Amino acid sequence: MIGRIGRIFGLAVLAMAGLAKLGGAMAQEAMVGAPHAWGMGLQAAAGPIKERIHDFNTLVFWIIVVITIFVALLLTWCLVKYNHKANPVPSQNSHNTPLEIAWTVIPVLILLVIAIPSFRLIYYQDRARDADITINVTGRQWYWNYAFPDNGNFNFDSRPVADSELRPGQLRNLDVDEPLVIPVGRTVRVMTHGADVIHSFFVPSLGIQRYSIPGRTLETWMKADHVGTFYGQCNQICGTNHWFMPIVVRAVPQAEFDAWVASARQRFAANGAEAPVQAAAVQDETIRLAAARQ
Ligand SMILES: [Cu+2]
Repeated sequence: MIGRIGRIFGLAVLAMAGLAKLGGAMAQEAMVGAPHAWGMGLQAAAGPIKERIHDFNTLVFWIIVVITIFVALLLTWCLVKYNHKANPVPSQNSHNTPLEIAWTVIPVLILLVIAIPSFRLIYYQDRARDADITINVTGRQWYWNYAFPDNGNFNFDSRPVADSELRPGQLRNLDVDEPLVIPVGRTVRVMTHGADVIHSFFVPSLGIQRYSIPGRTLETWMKADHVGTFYGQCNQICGTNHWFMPIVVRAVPQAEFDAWVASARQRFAANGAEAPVQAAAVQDETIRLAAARQ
């Protein structure tokens, strides 16, 4: 009986591992970071942050598997060995010091094993080290504004493509009129601001998520290891048209990025040097610092 259960469990694990590998390979070919039908698990990684998120997810997943199997076996053992028929006279023991120490210390150790890589990952995502470029991301009701302060300080709005205007290959509710373009292999510092309410800049395949909060500037970063198109959405409920804030990040080679910057500077010159909200955010910060000094 136990042998057969073991074999079935082994086959299930092999099948799961095979499916995971297949999913990874398929996602790699397409290099599109988007949800797909019957997708299981996390989106394929397009950069180093997401790779670490995958590693951490795998670690926690296997810890959960082992704990679940252990508890299930323990329960089964108790049911079989200590039921009324098999064990008519129950034990009167109520304490077992070594056992109590063990079931306190072992869970603490398991939590430590989870906490250490978890905190490392949080700090890894937190700040851009030696960023190559900076992008200001402003969440507005209901669209995104992207500014490139160190590439000519232009900015532009990004809005979803209406269903009636979708071109073949474009994804409904995900594609936008003006994608955010970044150079592949470069560290991109992302500064988020909120113009009105709290939004959240979230692109799963790049492992990036940061709230955009009115009156505050938050930092994070992203890096695409592959040329591709990576999709995301505002994932903080921000009002009626919350769904209206998809995100498209296109990672292109440096030369193509430079050409895009040159054309974008001309196309978006009319938008002014700086989005007004950022000026307001800076002003708020100045007022706050002045108040703190008094
Ligand atoms: Cu939003």
